[in-house]
Amino acid sequence: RNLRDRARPRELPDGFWLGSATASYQIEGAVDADGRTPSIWDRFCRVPGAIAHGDTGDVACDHYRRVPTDVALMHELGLDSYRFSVAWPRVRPDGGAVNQAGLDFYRRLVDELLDHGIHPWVTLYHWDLPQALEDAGGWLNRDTAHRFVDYALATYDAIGDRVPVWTTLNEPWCSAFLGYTSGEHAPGRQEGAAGLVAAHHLMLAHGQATEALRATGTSSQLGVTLNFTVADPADPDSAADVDAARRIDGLHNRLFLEPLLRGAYPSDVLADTEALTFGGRGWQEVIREGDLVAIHQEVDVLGVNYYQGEAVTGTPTGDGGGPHPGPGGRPVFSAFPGCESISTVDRGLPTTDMGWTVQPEGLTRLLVRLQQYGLPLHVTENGAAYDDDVVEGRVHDRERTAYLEAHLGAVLDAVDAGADVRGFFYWSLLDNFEWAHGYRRRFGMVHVDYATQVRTPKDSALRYAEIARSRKL
Ligand code: GBH
Repeated sequence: RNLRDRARPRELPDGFWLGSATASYQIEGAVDADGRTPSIWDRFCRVPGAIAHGDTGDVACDHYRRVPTDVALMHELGLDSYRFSVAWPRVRPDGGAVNQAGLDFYRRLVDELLDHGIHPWVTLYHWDLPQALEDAGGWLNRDTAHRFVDYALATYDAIGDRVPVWTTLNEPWCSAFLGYTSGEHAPGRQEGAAGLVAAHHLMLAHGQATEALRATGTSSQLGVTLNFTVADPADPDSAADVDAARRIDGLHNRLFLEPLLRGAYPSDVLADTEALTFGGRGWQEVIREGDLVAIHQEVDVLGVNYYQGEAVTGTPTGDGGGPHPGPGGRPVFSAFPGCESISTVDRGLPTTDMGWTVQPEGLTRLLVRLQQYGLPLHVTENGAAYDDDVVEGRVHDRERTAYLEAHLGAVLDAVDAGADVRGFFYWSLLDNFEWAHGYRRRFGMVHVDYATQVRTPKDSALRYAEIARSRKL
């Protein structure tokens, strides 16, 4: 776009969805209401040092009891779509029998959204595995994939026909590698190649559930959301850095993209991880005949979560790649098995409160690259944490507003370059429980005062509402 074009407002494509996203454990609270049983996050929050300041999701944004006012707020902000996740331990507590009261909550939420003309977008798994299933081995147990199918079908039976888009998993990379390798997320296991085993079983869960949902004859779209990194070599002339970027891209992005969308693991990732063992055997022994066919289901939409780009180096930096203190103080390990000597390099770009690099152009490149898989794309998460204060009823979050405008612009650049992007969900509607970082990291476009549960739309939300109204950026 030349300088003259840049001065002009840009139109959103026809039919482009503009919404926001949340996840069950991060906002709902009400952890023992109506038959819900503990998830791995309820348990992990009690592990000393796991979560900053010892925060838990017990109350969170109390969304469970505030659906009508929260949906009214979305409507006031002009959002046309809302991405939320369903809590497995509400629907099938302990992974077992169906709990009607849990399903009724999501039925009421969907009613409320549709009454306000807001398209619901469901995520079935945003990390809150029933603790009882973790006790049986969690995602290291192949049987968890079968339990996921039962849970998906029960949820679909209750609200299926009224929800136009169903996605299975949110960010299986996080579930697998932060949950079973680094230990930063629940269940907090730190077992090296176990993350690869978990990744395989998560993808199996996606495939089997997608096949079962498809077999209902559904007219809804089916898909999955992945989180991506855009990893560039710190020094493009260094063979070690180029190789480091390939390996990080392999484990973070292609490990999931290729089996899910093309039915094969990337051969370089298989070669890199061949010697890694789990339970005394090569991890790749968990891949059974027929699994890749089961994983590779037809999907209708790919959800893309993007927050940051990074520059990586393969030249050892001398910190030994060992564990370092996590957000709550408990040590966490590298999330990339076999890549412990790879590190990120500070390029002096601006960062958010998470320390993540602000790199909107990475989102354009990512979307254009993902177009090769031939699917409609939807940005299912993008957003930034900054510390905000309410002053006289206003929150002047200039940095978040700039982040939002730059990344929406980056999406429109990708559309101009031929990417088929159908919508954008800002992460997140509300400030919420930011996993191991607890409540001190605020991603919301709406401020939450946790003492009173008062919601205050930040300036970024007002700007977003204006974009939604005018359909112009
Ligand atoms: C999303 O995860 C989640 O879906 C959402 O629930 C969460 O609240 C939101 O983002 C904000 O965090 O791990 O040090 O290698 C994004 C998680 C962020 C994981 C970037 C990988 C790379 C840095 N991803 N992270 S590191």
